[in-house]
Amino acid sequence: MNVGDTIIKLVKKKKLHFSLIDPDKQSPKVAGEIAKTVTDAGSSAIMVGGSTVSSQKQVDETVKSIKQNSRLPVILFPSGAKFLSKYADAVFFMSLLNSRNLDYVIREHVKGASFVKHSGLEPISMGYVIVEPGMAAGRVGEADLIKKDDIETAVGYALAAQYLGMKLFYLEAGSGAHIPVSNIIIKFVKKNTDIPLIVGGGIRDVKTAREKAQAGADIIITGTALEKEKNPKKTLTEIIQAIEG
Ligand code: 1GP
Repeated sequence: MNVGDTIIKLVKKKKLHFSLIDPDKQSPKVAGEIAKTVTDAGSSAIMVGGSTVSSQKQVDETVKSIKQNSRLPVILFPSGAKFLSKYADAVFFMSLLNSRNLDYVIREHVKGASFVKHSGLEPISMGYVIVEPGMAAGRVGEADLIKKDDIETAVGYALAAQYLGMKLFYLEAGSGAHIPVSNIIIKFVKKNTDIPLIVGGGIRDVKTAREKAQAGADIIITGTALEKEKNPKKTLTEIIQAIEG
């Protein structure tokens, strides 16, 4: 079964955790070591991407090193068509729905679509929306950030993504956000939509991860959670256990 269908099937049974590795933040070798850690901790997939990635080579080398160190599916989380890698298993073919710049809504997709077809990468359609504070993703993606208590707008975007046929919906507060997406927004988006809900940005501890899962997130993403930890594997294992409930 392909990666997208497996995710959709699995979230019907349990909450999942995905790890994000940004190729810009460490060498490919260190990315491979992180991949080993997150695999041992119980993560279900590894996403590769970031707002400041500057070359395809950087992405290729990072993906190759991750694949050598982990059996988990590697899903690209690209900021543009130039950052696709044929070495990954799948790509979140995601539209940044609240961007003011059409490049992030559809134009980069047009540029990258043939590469996806010929590389054999599996595209997984996803609606992507950035909520305050948004951080680098919000700035680079030129997003009209959703206010942290604007339930109506968040639900509107999520329903629009579902009605457009997107398979997943991602609510992002931005990597390193001091405030993650609010529980109330998560709760109402989940209540009003039928596609799996992904939540990420600023989730760094067990309590927050548990809260977001209980509010209705089907998949929790963490990226920087590990960076400052003395025992990253232990912390991540606890976060994943809290998400799974
Ligand atoms: C990826 O924003 C998430 O989209 C990751 O956020 O780095 O804060 O965990 P953190």
